[in-house]
Amino acid sequence: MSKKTKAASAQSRGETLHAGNGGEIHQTAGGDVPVMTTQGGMPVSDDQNSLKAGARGPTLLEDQHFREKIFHFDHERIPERVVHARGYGAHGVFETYETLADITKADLFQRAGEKTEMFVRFSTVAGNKGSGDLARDVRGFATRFYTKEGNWDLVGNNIPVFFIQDAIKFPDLIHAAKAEPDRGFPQAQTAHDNFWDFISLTPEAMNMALWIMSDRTIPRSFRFMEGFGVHTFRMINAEGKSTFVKFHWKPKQGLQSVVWNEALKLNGADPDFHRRDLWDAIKAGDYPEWELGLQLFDEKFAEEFEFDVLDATKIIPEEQVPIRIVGKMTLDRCVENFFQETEQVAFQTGNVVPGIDFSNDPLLQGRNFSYLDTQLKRLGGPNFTHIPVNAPRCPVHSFQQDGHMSMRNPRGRANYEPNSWGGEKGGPREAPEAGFSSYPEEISGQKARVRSETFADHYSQARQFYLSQTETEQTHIGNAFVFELSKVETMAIRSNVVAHLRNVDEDLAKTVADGLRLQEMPAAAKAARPTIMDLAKSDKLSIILNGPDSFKGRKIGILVSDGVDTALLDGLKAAIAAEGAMMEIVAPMVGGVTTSDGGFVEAKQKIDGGPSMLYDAVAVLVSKDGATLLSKEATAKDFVTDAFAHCKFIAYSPEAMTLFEKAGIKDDLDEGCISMSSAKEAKAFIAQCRKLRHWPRETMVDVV
Ligand code: HDD
Repeated sequence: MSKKTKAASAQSRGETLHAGNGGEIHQTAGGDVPVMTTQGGMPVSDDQNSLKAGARGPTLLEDQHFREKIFHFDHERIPERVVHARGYGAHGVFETYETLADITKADLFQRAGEKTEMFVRFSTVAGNKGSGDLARDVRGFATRFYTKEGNWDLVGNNIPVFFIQDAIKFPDLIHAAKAEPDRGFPQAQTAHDNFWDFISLTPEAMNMALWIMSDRTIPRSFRFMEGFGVHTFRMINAEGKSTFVKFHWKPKQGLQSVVWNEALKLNGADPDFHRRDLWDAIKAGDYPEWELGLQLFDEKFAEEFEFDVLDATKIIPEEQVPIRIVGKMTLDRCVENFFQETEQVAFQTGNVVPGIDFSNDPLLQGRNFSYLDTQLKRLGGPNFTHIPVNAPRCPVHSFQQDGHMSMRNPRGRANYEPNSWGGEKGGPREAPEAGFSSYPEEISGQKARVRSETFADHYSQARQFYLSQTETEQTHIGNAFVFELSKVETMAIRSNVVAHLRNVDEDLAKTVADGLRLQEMPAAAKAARPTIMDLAKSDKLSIILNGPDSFKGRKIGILVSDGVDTALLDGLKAAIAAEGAMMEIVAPMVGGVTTSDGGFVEAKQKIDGGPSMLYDAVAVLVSKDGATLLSKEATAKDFVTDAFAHCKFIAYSPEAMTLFEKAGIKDDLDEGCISMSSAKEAKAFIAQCRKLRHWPRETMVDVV
């Protein structure tokens, strides 16, 4: 068939032709290079010069290519998300481990081994699209399953509780957290008056306040954090039986966070640290994996539990309702175009599938309105579900039509129902049995603006969370409160926060009050319910207790100089590879260094572009002359002092001592600093690194 006839026949079938997008290309610009065209498909002859009346004359209005190019550029931006503006997405696949037919009729959970395509977007909450990845902030953990029965969006966070109990407070929370409206700063941080003012006047936020002051808000990588659906949902089986469920994502890579001083510096060293990490890992074939876990419980448990399961400021400890692992998500494909996929993906909590249903959690109920509404603003019309990343992978039939950018209008004559056209001509019809139906829960009560009495305990779980942390993590929480409140200018707000902390844990309140040098300890805040003092600790709430058992997927920065010992370097490289870890060579110049045996090693980073914050552990393999040279270089001294201050494991050639001495850490070296005089010691170093950080050092380096 000639190209012309093919085009005509495609058009007669009502299909759209995308010349230059994999469809018909009428010409090439040489070899396989497609010719540049206007949006209308007209080949462009000159993209360097606008059309002018004379070489020095005015530009002509008839230059369609010029006008279209500028017009399109002028309209490139869409509104950024009002929250979670900064994010990063990837494609993946979910594999069901076992049938859950007894619990849910959701198709994706019926068959062991079933694979479901997925898209995931991780994000920070408060910062603008261009803010740094290492903001102290909750991370969004939004997941989409493209199931055979439509898209199921589980739009969660990396923290299992939330700030507020009722969606009506969401605009206040977000206004308070984001930049203050008069001055337009601070960007991407909660360390300011408005945020802590709101929190101190919102006792229900206290559990979340403890979580956000923990290291959960400074994850080392998206790959090393948990995800949570937060709310209680329902699962409904084929018999119509309902089971309550809370969703958890458990990273196979184990949990890991950075330390605060490191986060502050990372934001400068590499504001894209998290997105780059995900991109690099997937491109390297080291696909991150999370297992999906369910906490399943019935009405009886819900009634007997100390807290209301509809209250999103509460968890159900895993010790009370163990997690059943039911499948695994693997992220194995980066996006091909950031805007088209990551920016235009439009998650909606309202996207559920038959067999999964909402609970009456007032936060979830409000979200179901907000997500649909916000996409209209962001994507400009009601047809955002036609964008490939949003389009279900199953057939879609409805009588919804037209609107901006419609790509999928109903075919044929019938665009309404009931109609009497019959059969295929009549278009789609409902499926009363197979279609989604809401769980027929009995509801009664007075119409009123109320908060249930069962939501009134605001401190007990905050205390439980705090006491479940290791001592190191408790110190980090105390330090984080002191840091944030030190940025709050209004004394009364500082003091009001401490007043709440007294209801959580007196020691924590004292630590924070002392850290702020409060002149007077405030009275404890008035509590609607007294704190339950003896809730059982839960090890699962700690990051350090849930770390990995290997150094796989982590990265070592190796600082080298000319004359680096080849055997040492090769030994270390081999040990890193055997562990499945990654490495980068950092050198005085990015071209590389000569090695002791006359060879040459290329570097990935020049020393000032590769500070030690970028790595989970470091090695300093320098020659005698190299150490002398680097001990005069501020960035090399920073490399070792920062690694030391951030409690990282450090391997070093004996010659590095000159650099350590000049950097001021020579006399403080501890068991976390491992001298490597032969390649054999590399394995022992990597084995140490599995602990991720040498925490005992922290009491030496963080004393104020
Ligand atoms: Fe939300 C985005 C998570 C409460 C209103 N939210 C958004 C995203 C995540 C969450 C991960 C980013 C999605 C993406 O990557 O595109 N939000 C949560 C969680 C909440 C929560 C876990 C509490 C449990 N959110 C919440 C409430 C409301 C919203 C109570 C409003 C009543 N959230 C939105 C929104 C956003 C959003 C305004 C902005 C962009 C978007 O929806 O797509 O509709």
